Amino acid sequence: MNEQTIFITGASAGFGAACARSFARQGNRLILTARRIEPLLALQQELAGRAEIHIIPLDVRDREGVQGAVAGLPERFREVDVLLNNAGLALGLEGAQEAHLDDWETMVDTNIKGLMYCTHAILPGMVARNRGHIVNIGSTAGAWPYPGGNVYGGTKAFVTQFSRNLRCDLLGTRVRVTCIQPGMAETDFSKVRFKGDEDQAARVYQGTEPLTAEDIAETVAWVVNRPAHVNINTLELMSIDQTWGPLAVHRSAKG
Ligand code: NDP
Ligand code: 8X3
Repeated sequence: MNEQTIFITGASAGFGAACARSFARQGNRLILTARRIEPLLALQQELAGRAEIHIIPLDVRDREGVQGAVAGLPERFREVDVLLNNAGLALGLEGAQEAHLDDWETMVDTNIKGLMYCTHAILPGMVARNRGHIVNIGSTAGAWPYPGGNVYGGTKAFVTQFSRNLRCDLLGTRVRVTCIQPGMAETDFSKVRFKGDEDQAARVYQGTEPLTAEDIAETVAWVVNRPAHVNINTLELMSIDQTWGPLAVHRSAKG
């Protein structure tokens, strides 16, 4: 796979940055977006000479901002072949009865609406060119519930079902759609979830060998590099140290 134009949201850290490095190694043309410009500039400098890179400071929650960024792409970056909808976050792990409504709204605005805005801005061009690939980063949290997963898991369930529904709408085109559903992976994810509490974040991974951002980048590269007639619909992966739990049962003290 050479010289595809790849648009990555959330490229300033974690999975997005690892995907940028992996796609750059393969000689692609990259559009790297995130809210923080400094890490994007550092990545651009790091990858200079390997790939042509265009960076855009972009908050995916900003509907007009997303539309403007896509409409304003320079000529050489205009025909996006791969959209990696990766930007996202979890905020908090409280039970629903204690959670903060602002956190819920931020997750919905980012993980659902941001992904919608980017897809809506880029998909018509893919259909017009009759080629393209939308890769959405879902999560095991979208399929398997856990205490405190409430709205975060709900947003990722949206990502899974939206991806499937896109496949239905795109039947008859050569535009592919994939939803990748990782389990626990060590990135800045937990630091963000616990609002900067590094000890609490570290405890999530303590004593385990979690997935890494590079594991996800290899997986993304694999789905994108399948022959053009092969569509990987959903792909769930976990660390060997993670699996499902049994259904929970509450027993009263009375017996
Ligand atoms: P990181 O916190 O390391 O990276 C998240 C990225 O998303 C950053 O680049 C951040 O950039 C960007 N981002 C967050 N909010 C916005 C916004 N409003 N607009 C634009 N960019 C934004 O986490 P991960 O790499 O782990 O997470 C990437 C994706 O993977 C997320 O969708 C997450 O839900 C999902 N995921 C993570 C798992 C994990 O265990 N780590 C497992 C399964 C899925 P910036 O702050 O500069 O805007
Ligand atoms: C991130 C994985 O299990 O922390 O989506 O929700 S988990």
